[in-house]
Amino acid sequence: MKQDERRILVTGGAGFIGSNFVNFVMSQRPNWRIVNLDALTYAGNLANLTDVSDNPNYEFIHGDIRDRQAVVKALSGCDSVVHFAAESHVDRSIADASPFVSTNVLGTQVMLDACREVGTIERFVHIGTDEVYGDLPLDRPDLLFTEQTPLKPSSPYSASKAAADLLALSFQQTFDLPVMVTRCSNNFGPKQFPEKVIPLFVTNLIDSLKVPLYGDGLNVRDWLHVTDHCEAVLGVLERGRVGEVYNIGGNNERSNVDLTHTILELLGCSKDMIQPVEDRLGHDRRYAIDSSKIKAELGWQPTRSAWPDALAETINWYKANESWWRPLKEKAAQGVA
Ligand code: NAD
Ligand code: TDX
Repeated sequence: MKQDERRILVTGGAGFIGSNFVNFVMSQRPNWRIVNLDALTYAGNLANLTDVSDNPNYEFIHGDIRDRQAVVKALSGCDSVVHFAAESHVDRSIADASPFVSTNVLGTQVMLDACREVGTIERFVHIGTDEVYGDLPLDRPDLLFTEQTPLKPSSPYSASKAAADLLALSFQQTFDLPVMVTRCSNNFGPKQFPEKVIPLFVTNLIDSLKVPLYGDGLNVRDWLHVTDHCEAVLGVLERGRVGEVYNIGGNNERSNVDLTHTILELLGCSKDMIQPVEDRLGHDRRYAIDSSKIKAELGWQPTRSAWPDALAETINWYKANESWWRPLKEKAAQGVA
């Protein structure tokens, strides 16, 4: 396969990270062809792809990763797969685990089996999450997740993602399918569905609504700009070693209460806008990623995640793109009781 002739099947390319990835790759690798297979669930949005929709190297297929025939058809002529499609919101998985098991576990199995069937796939990047490692205690800032950390997922979402990672790696071991797995920390940036904490809080505050902070607000997340994530995934696709897992993080740990204060400050709002609410069930305390492997092997570095400037830029995107998020707010409110 020549680098400049690559043809990739991207799954979930109408979602937050998938659409940023499609746009990023089409700008960085203009000769590549991208087929985007997406079921357009509540989280999928073709408005995320208007910049590429007329590009002759881009094709959208409306289909479900659990539909083997549709996947086999979409794979026709492809040499690579980047598998983003998933149910992605922890709170929804607590309300109802079944779509998570169905799409994340069974859907991934269908993807893997379909790739075996077509026999043309030379690279398969499975997009995982740092949440598969469970959580770290707040009083041990020295501890980080490495690729060797045992999997200990806490939520139905992260359990389904752990199952998918293991299935993907088993297909490499058993059938020589050329699988690589990435495990990334929390992403932020444009086009994130307004059920996730940053776009939810920013869009609430634009509408003068309070922001629901779970529990004591001391839970810590490691924030990475979505384009830094996309660059890491492209690196793994092109140069990652088959059978390997790559952790991807921003080295940018923030407690939820600190994150909230920064958002309030950047939007000129007072701390009275915080509404403390009941904690999430099983709420992971802290995620923190050791990215030294991908840095050493692939020379990747986050360059767009500097805090608080990158957060301010993201907030400005939501301020400037109200027509993008306003129709989604109602859908977000319907998601979790
Ligand atoms: P998202 O919810 O914004 O998008 C998911 C996309 O997948 C949507 O376009 C949806 O329509 C599509 N999809 C869902 N079920 C499908 C199915 N059965 N068949 C075909 N398409 C389907 O998710 P996201 O935040 O962009 O996350 C993308 C991937 O990255 C997921 O695998 C997620 O686990 C992983 N991830 C996300 C983050 C984060 O911070 N958002 C961090 C690490 C890893
Ligand atoms: O209303 C809220 N209030 C609140 O305090 C919401 C929605 C969240 N939170 C807290 C919970 C978390 O500690 O903010 C933190 C971030 O929450 P989410 O945005 O829901 O993200 P998280 O649960 O950390 O998971 C995200 O990162 C890892 C993505 O949704 C996953 O898909 C990814 O794998």
